[in-house]
Amino acid sequence: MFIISARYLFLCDEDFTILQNQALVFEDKILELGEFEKLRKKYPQAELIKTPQNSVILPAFINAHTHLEFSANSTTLHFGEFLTWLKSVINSRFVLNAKAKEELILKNIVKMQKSGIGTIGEISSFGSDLSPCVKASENGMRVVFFNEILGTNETQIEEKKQEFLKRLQDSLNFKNDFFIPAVSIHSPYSTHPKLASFALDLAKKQNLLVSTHFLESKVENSWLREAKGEFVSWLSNFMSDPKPFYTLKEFIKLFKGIRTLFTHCVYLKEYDLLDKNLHSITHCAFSNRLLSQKSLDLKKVLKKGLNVHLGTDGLSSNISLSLLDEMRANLLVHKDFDLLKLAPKLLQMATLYPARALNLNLGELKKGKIADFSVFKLGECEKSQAALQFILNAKEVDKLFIKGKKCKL
Ligand code: MCF
Ligand code: FE
Repeated sequence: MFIISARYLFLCDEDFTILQNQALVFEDKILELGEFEKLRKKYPQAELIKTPQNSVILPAFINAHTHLEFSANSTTLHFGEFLTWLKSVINSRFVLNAKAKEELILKNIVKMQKSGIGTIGEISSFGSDLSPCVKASENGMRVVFFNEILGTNETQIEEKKQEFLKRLQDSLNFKNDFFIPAVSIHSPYSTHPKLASFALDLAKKQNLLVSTHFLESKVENSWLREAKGEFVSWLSNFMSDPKPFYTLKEFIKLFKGIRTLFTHCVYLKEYDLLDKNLHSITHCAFSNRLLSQKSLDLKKVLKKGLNVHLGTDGLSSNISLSLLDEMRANLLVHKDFDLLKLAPKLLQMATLYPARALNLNLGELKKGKIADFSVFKLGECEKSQAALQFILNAKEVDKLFIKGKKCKL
């Protein structure tokens, strides 16, 4: 049992409560929050953990959307427009994947831990991230491992199913609290309905989380809504007489009753089609700036009562996997928000809301929650400024605790 105190504790609850000069008692779960002296008396056996002056304690961040297999990208992929990017991915994905050796993936995971991330939602396209993700999960990174399925060609359905099934089963062998196998349906334009329903049936039967890329770009939007735009000629390289596999409504309907993270949704207007209890939106602002030609209307999404959280996407469409960098980008993107209101919201979108999306008992400093939290050093600042100043200044954790255990970083 341990006790730790800080200048500020960001609870990351729904009201974004900040406790000042208080303490936290924890084992693998949080036992109590309150005044240091009182807790010291109540738990005399609790070992004291020292923190720097002016430190902040907050829940470990959850980066709900990464693509670690694309970690070797820096200047290879083409940014500015989605189809141009997609073509460059298709040309370079195998080369990039081969370059993203286990060592590089592990290095990026440790970098994320140092930036305060305790959980990732990793989209696995090839399965070459399995081994490093399993290893990282043994060193305190919680990984939700989304096995991706995609394919448009009718003649390759069986082959694709078997290849997906093998990757899924390989990942299921490692299932535990820290490594959570899951399913990713790549997108409505890239995944044949037979493949989508095959993978989603498995997800339903085995109660697996699901993630999907949805309405990310202008070209995808015109394609799905009107069967128009540049996707038509491009998709004719893969199929004769291409037609969208689904209407928007039909695609969303596939995920009925399934806990799903809909990534991007930049061009979604029909928010009411999503299930508020099971569906959430993963918002990747930096990636959208590079590929999507539009930003998510965050105000509208929040007003609709949808659960929305942050993700960085991969280095395939970002320059950093740190949610601190991503939050700073969000401060610049969402200019229609009052800055001092946006900062706490972004911190909730990196903690409480992704925990809800992934159905994990963490993401909040609260009695009974799993003790996944970080300690950061922060300069002297007023409470009313604390959330914003934290986002602007924080870079690396002083300490990171996952399930009550200090991570070696
Ligand atoms: O989220 C971004 C942009 N949207 C779609 N896909 C990806 C992103 N980053 C990496 N990807 C991967 C995706 O998982 O790129 C491939 C898939 O394997 C594109 S489809 C051949
Ligand atoms: Fe992605």
